Amino acid sequence: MSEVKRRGAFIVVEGLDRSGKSTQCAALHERLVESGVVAQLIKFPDRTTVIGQMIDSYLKSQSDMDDHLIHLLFSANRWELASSIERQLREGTSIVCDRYAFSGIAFSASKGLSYAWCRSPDIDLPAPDVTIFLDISPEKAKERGGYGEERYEKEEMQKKVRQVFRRIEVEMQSQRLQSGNQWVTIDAGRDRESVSADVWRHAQPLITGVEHPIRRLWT
Ligand code: FDM
Ligand code: MG
Repeated sequence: MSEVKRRGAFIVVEGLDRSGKSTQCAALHERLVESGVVAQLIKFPDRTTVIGQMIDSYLKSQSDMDDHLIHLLFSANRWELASSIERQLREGTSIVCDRYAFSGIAFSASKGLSYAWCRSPDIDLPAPDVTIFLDISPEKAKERGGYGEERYEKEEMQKKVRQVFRRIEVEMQSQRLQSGNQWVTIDAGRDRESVSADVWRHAQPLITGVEHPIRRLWT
């Protein structure tokens, strides 16, 4: 039997603010490493790049921008890392990614931009092998100690964002057969260990690597 070439897995974690996303990403990354997987943890927005600094200043309300413009910057921030993501996957490194293009659509469409327009700049980005959506009601999220000070961290906005994430889920599931897109929704309103166990259940089948070539988003 000839040996099949495997690459790293691209695991995206999405969710509302206060869903425990960053905690779960860190826990997943740690567990992968403990299991002997070469894995890297990244997050979007990546605030360290020049574009990332513009995004950071916008989120902290230190600058204002047209809604279309900030949307394109969030997308550009992914494109500036796209080739390095691809290279790492091909070299066998698995990637855990805290937010991706789905947050891009969910937040911008919640401000009134068209869903189709929001989706288009991210077409052809490396597609995740699985997207794990941590779902929590905005009411429950608020109970967890309230939102922060950044733009978008308000209950009204979070409710709209959740609705758009639901629409994305439906679209991802309808494309699943031809694109291989895998979207799973986890109830993130439970205790940390239960959520971690579910996250691991979906990530674990990928830890020995992925055989199929890197797919493109929305194609
Ligand atoms: N956000 C994040 C967007 O509006 N578009 C995007 O493409 C991405 C990746 O930025 F409110 C929003 C979501 C969130 C904010 O994210 C910063 P973190 O995870 O809280 O740093
Ligand atoms: Mg935040």
